[in-house]
Amino acid sequence: MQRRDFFKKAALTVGAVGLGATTAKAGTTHQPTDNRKVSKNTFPEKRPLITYSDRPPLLETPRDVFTSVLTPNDQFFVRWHLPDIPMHIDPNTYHIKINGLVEKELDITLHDLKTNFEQVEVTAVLQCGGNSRSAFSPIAGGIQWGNGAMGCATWKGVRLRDILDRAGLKKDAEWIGFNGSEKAAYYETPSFIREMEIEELDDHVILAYEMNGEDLPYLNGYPLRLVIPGNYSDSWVKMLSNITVTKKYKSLFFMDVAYRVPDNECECEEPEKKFKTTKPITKMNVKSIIGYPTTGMTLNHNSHTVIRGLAWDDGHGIKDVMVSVDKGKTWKKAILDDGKLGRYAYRAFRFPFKPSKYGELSIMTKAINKLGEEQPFAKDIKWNHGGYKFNGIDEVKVKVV
Ligand SMILES: Nc1nc2c(c(=O)[nH]1)N[C@H]1C(S)=C(S)[C@@H](COP(=O)(O)O)O[C@H]1N2
Ligand SMILES: [Mo]
Repeated sequence: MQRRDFFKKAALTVGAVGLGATTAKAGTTHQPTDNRKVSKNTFPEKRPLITYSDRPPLLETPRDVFTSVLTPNDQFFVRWHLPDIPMHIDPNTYHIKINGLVEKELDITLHDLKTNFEQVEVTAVLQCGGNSRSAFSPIAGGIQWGNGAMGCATWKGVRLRDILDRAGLKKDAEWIGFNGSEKAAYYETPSFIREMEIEELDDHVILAYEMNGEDLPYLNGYPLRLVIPGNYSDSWVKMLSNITVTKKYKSLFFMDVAYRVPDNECECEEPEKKFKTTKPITKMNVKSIIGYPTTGMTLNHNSHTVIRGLAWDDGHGIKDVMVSVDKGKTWKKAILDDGKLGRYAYRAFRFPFKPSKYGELSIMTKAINKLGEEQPFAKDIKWNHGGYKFNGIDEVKVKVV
């Protein structure tokens, strides 16, 4: 054994018998930060939101918005990586290029897109892979989101498949790269580019120009963005400038470093022992959020109230939402809405209830999908260095008076 390894092993043994003041701290998880106040400063087309930064804009949706299946555009969260977002986009001259390994390069204007292709709609949840990251302890690198780095909208646009068919893929085409229009403040910072394997493509992937019946808000990617229902939104590239088809996967910062979890079964690791291999985050796991009541509210003793919220997964569909008012000892089924917005949308739930005890009351919700997958307790979620994919059972605390 090498000397270095020996010391490592010795430290571990000491830790195991409980003497180790110097041993590494295990990664733990808990409920994410809740009820941060919205900021008074507003951004164009946005109502006051929880603000982490104004350049680039990083805005979170407050919890009480999550009683409605469609998130209003002006309350939809915002995440940009790079500070230099173009100040002005002219819809008359804007166009998107399709190049690389295609038979015919395309240059498509917004007008072309809206008139020369089949128009389709999909309602889908957009959730950042780092949503709820403030649940991780020690702190996982990145924005310390509460639960509101997400929303759901009806997206309208054109199938990516139809556009690629029009261009014609060459035989050895395997990867598609999507480029955003914004620039880094320093030239060393890479542009925001994501890549996708052509095999992963299905008919639900669209280039969307409309969100809930209106043009995309500027901060949500006007005039055109990628929509990949069921997947975390980190790949839903906004303000698209071009799509490039390649044979080889290009090694790119935003694909190789960010938005990855350990490539092991638990997708977990210890803070001081990074797992060597990683994989990209793609499909969303099952999760729920309570929109009403919110932490800090008071409810009246013995009077009727209706607990309301939303549940979603990657498109397998929600089977049940369970509610507990005794800290998770017993659970009862909530009533689900009809689900008519489709399998990628939020499912709304409600749970009529009469608080029978005075004092502090914990309300928890747990979603279960059609595969039988369910949310674990927050404390049972395993740590990862990026703070991705947190889906702990949700909890709010109110007072009964
Ligand atoms: N061009 C561009 N697209 C982007 C990003 C970005 O920084 N630039 N961030 C991605 C990430 S990490 C997320 S979570 C979503 C956020 O979408 P939203 O701002 O519309 O809520 O956009 C994705 N698309
Ligand atoms: Mo994200």
